[in-house]
Amino acid sequence: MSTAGKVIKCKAAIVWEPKKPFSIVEIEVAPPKAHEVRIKILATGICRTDDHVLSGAIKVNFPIIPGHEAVGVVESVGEGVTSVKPGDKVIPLFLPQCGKCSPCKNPEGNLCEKNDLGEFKGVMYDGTTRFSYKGKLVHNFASTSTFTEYTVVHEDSVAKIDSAAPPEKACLIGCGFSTGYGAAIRSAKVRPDTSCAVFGLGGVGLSVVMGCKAAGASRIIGIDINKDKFPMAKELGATECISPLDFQKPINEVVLDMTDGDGVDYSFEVIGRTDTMTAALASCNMNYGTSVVVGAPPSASQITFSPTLIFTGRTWKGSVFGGLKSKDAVPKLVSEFMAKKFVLDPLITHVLPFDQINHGFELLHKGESIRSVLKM
Ligand code: CND
Ligand code: ZN
Ligand code: ZN
Repeated sequence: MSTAGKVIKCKAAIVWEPKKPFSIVEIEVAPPKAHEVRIKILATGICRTDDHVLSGAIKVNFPIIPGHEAVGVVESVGEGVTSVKPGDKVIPLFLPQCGKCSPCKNPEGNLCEKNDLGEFKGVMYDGTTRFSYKGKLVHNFASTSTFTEYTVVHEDSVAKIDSAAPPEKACLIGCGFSTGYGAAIRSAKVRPDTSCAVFGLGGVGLSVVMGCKAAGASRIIGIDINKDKFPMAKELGATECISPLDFQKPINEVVLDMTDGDGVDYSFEVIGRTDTMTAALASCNMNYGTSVVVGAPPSASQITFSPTLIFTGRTWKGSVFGGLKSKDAVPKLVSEFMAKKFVLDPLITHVLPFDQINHGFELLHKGESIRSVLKM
């Protein structure tokens, strides 16, 4: 029996307030309105950004259903939707691509003005959401909300992908892989025979390592305080790995020592801390070096740094979703994955049933996982 046009009751993982675990409850998901798409989620990864919601590091409106890295199937579409139809396999896009705003139209831009990443209002374009619990509104997260059996997104926030793509792997293309890989290939534009330093070797940082390697970097220095991340970083392309905890001096000075005082050509901060953002900046060459901020900064944080760091010529830039135009890039990356141009398996350390979501976050907190993927 078709569910189109009807309210769907399903399981969802809600966070009621910061620093509290998820509770899995039955919610109601309203049908998609015009230009919206209702999606049955098949698999969803756990990204550190979701944990920033739980910890309170990024400010959102509660109650909320986090999750932004998933594969699903279109259940039904609202009026006027043309790019997907029921039955299509899709990836929800935490960074939309409306195609009409200035960043969408600019060839170098990607931060579509329809995004909900700055203020995290947690509502659809009309100011409401399609989620409710006992009649009360539940917010969505980053235009997606994937820790639920069904979600509703705007058509700007969904891309059709190869129907043969395995959900529990391809979901990483919805955030972790694309964010990291794109940061190297597209935001930094890493050139062959160069040196790179990657601060933070989680799912996103390891994807930066893969991007640097694919771009032909000859030296990739992996930096993490958790040495358990080193073997996988080396397998994926890091030529050496260091822990800041093993040195007395600041880690940027260690990187300078390792590069005969030159610093690396490219550095990437993939943790989300202000101190490592400036350390990464100071680790790249003072004149021609480029440093990319990938880690999500805590809301309302500030950085103070010597302007000499950039006066000498360094480039400091940020990268959301790897600088990629989401709706265009995601189907292509899925095709490249299916053509075995890159691997995702090494990033996936755990596949868990959806109702073990709190265990998945515990694994992240303990540093025991790279990516945990929840299967619905
Ligand atoms: P994850 O937590 O898996 O990895 C972070 C790594 O950093 C871990 O291995 C830690 O051990 C390591 N680490 C922590 N503190 C330090 C430190 N002081 N020095 C060195 N290493 C340290 O996170 P993830 O890979 O899922 O995400 C990484 C960041 O990227 C995080 O801030 C997340 O919110 C952000 C992000 C950004 C975007 C984007 O579009 N820019 C998209 N998704 C996630
Ligand atoms: Zn993410
Ligand atoms: Zn746009």
